[in-house]
Amino acid sequence: MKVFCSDHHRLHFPSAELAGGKFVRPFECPERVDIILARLHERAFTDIRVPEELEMGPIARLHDEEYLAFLASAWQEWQEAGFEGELIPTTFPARRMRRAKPDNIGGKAGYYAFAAETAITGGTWSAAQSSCASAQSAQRAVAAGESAAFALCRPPGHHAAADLYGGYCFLNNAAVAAQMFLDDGARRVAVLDVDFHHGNGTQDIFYGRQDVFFASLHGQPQDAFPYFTGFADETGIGEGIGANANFPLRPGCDFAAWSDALARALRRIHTFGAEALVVSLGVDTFKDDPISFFCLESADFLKVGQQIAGLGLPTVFLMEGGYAVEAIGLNTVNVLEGFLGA
Ligand code: Q9C
Ligand code: ZN
Repeated sequence: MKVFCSDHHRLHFPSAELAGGKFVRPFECPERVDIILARLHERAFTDIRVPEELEMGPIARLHDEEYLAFLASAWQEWQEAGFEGELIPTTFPARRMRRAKPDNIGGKAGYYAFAAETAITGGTWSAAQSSCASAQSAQRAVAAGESAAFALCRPPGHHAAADLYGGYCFLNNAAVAAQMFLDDGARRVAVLDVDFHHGNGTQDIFYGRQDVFFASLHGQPQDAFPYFTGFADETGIGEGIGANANFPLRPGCDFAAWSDALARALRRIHTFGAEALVVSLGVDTFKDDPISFFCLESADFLKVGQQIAGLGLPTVFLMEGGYAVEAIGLNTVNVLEGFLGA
């Protein structure tokens, strides 16, 4: 299986994340990629490539033009405003407030962010673009006939909507890959999101569309980030009704319950008639993940890959979350090996 990864991910590594009322070292850190790469090499995934040049077309089709301009210039504007720290939004358009975009860069960040843990630095935009380039190259490999490919994306993407960032995400890599399959002639594509967190961004991008089915297994919103999306009654709108399926799961959910939800999600994707599959692969469902509450064990991830392979679809795997850094390589590569071995 071809793997795509850009070293430019290192350009995004804020000094801190706001978590638990403190500034802590970001959970979403460069070592995540180092450890996955090391394990890929160990397990004979040796075809690891730098992505081709980024194609802005599919990104511009899904993301808002002014949002992309904001990401491109945010750091410069923040510096020109004289601030010394990293760009962290602190003020948001909450209930009954005006939803108009301010001119001030701090105001703009609050306008475009849905959460405050995700800092923007001087290298963030370049890193986000390089991450999306890996997703695009993996999609092209599969479109050209490979049965599967893996994009080792960092920063992740599934929380990013057309004009929203947060949850460590800026560009929606999975949505871009799905759109590229459609642009290549696929009539129907599915995005399966197995990250611990609800893929609110991907859901939002495709919510009114019937050509992309979105299925997400995640910690239920009553208890888990991003809290305000991911309910089971979110099934799509307009033409998209029936093309969105959420599987919110309770704290402590074990592999039997999780795997049962996966089987239901896969059944829905099969019935939908998807011709290609994009997997938002987060391994923060692992029992020792520091910010999540499911109980999957490392060996379970082999079965996750096997189960997904049962669909028999051309598949792009994209890295999303996973913060138990010591185990992230084993857990991630287990999914890929399980898929190949099925
Ligand atoms: N202190 C992804 O897995 N914060 N994003 C949760 C932890 C945000 C997760 C609270 C978690 C974002 C791609
Ligand atoms: Zn996650």
